[in-house]
Amino acid sequence: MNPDLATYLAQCHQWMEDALKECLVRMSSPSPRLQAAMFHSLMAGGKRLRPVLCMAAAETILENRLDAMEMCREVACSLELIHTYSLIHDDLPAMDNDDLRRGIPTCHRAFDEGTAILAGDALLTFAFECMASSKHKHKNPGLLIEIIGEIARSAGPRGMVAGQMLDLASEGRKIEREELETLHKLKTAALIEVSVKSGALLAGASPRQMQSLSLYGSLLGLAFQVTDDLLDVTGDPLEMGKAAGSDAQSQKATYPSLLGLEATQSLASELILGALDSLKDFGTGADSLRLLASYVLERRK
Ligand code: GRG
Repeated sequence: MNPDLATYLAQCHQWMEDALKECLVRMSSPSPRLQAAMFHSLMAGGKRLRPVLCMAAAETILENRLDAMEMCREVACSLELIHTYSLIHDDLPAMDNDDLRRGIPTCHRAFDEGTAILAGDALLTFAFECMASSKHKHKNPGLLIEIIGEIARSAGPRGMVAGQMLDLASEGRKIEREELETLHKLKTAALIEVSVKSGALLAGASPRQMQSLSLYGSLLGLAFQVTDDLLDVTGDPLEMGKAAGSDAQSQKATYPSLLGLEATQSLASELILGALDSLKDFGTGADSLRLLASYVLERRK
């Protein structure tokens, strides 16, 4: 891995782990079991890509990493809370029925199905409480409401949840490339795109800057799904076993199954080149976003 990227990811990762722990400790549910289940999935590792993208987008505008991290703290944590809820629910027997996530037993395996459903619900709703609680930090509360609305739209019935529904409805049926793309734009790319947009909005990006950064987020989001499909074929054998072993996964259309391996690799590169091109009007402030684009293309997990 490029040493700049490794240093950058390590710095962000440590910062996010501390911020997430603090966030959960502040929450303290009257049900220790619920809190333990939330903690189990949230603190099980994970790349923290969505919060890091949020902070990197703010850094692009502010041209200062520490200020960007502090400004985005609650929104970045909330993006990871929402992402973790989606993984817990995606792993349930009614969906992908997976036994392992982030290298440890899935929430419903470590606890039970009911607890896992509630832990997902709790992470989702707590994300919105966490964002709302940061209103004192922002000079413009209207902007925070706009960001909360954008995140809700991207995660909900016109975003990630819709993508998951289309995914469920496509199981065992042959689908065309266009349908696969719509599904992945909603299921995976929408939350990634809004992670970039929310960091940029928090930092006061202009409409023109927003246009470029939204394009970056949507291209990167789709590239992330394409590389995820590639990793299911070429990646870690343990992960491949998991993907092939899960009931639902084996019936799903993927980019390699529709386009073949080489064309899928070219598609991932094209999307990442497009994402990099959308940053052309930014100076060195956007270097973290550039590093993250190369990371999505080269990642091994
Ligand atoms: C249940 C409403 C609902 C939505 C689920 C995100 C999702 C929608 C399902 C996950 C299925 C999946 C494996 C999609 C491929 C892309 C993806 C989102 C991978 C997991 O995200 P990473 O790689 O995971 O960022 P970590 O663990 O690193 O955070």
